[in-house]
Amino acid sequence: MSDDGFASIEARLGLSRRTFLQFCAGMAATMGLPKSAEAAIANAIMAKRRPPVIWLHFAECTGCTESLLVSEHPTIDKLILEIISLDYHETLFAGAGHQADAARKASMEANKGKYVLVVEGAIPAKDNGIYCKVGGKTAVEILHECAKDAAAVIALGSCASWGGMPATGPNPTGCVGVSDLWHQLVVNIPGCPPNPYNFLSTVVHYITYGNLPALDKEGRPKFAYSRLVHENCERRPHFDAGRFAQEFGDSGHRSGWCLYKLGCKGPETYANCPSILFGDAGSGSWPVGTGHPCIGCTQKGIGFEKPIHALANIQFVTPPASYPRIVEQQGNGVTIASAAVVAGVAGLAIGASAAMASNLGKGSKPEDPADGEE
Ligand code: FSX
Ligand code: SF4
Ligand code: F3S
Repeated sequence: MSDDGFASIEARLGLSRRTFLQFCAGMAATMGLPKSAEAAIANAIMAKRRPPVIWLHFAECTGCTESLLVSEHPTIDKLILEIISLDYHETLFAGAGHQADAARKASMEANKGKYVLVVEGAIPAKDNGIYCKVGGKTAVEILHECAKDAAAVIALGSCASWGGMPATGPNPTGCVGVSDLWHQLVVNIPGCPPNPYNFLSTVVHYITYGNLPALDKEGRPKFAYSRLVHENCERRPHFDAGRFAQEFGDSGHRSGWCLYKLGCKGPETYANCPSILFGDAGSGSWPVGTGHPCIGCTQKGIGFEKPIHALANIQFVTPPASYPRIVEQQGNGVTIASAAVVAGVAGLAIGASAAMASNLGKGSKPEDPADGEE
């Protein structure tokens, strides 16, 4: 790692050498990779191996793109847009119509077999796909046209992963996820919206090793979706102690008690939301942290399917039917018991990601004299 390399990182990413190395360490820890991966990640990013990306939008709200653009610090969007070469993106493109379509085709032709296809949104498949057309072609046709020569296909968000909100019953347009139509490897990064760090980590893995991270049976990267929300929830101490909000706005709800009885699906939803949070906005910046039950947006068959008020199936611990009312301070972190469960690599990853999410972009400007001097 040369000084020239670090100087170019400062110019490109606006990150000092120290912050950049912290970022690489955080990425390695987030993905559960050994310490030696830090240097490999740093070298891959410095080598500017920016994979060309074709980014499609179908039936969705564009929240997936929005969520990576509106973080508190400009770092995440800058990182993503500097680490990939965004050759086609309908929301961010200055061009439109035939001009944009021509740019997509030119990039696909020039980068045959090398580009990454990112799909945002579900695909309306009913009646030969006539309910979603771009430039005269159905979403189904565009998906096949773009996926056939892609090096990797990433379904970003719950809609693209398995239908999400647009596929909610009665689903008049027959919306489905990418893998329902494209029967080769698809990486699903669900969430409505998905956490941009999970997307960024997947891309960083790809440019570092030339392949995709290990996936679970739902096609989700294991580094992000192998723990229940319930395992790391800051309200978990109240769950363990039997303190539940009974209705929105009651004293338990206002005191930060567990939201299980308000329909929280954290006990049956796999995601790292409580560990890495959203928007780099500090503690509490995730659904349960703001007082709303988890709706299970990352879990197939739960989010957008199971009623919001229905109780979650507890996978590991069955709570007793009634509890004494005990007034206690709101919990600020995981319980000792759950912390013990996630100790080891996963525990390190949680700490590193949380620190990374809250620190990236803070005090890291190259002009800050305290930074970049190591
Ligand atoms: Fe879906 Fe993304 Fe939810 Fe919205 O595009 S996952 S509706 S946040 O925007 O696809
Ligand atoms: Fe947190 Fe929900 Fe689990 Fe309660 S039920 S501890 S609010 S994830
Ligand atoms: Fe979704 Fe639940 Fe996380 S609603 S964003 S999986 S806390």
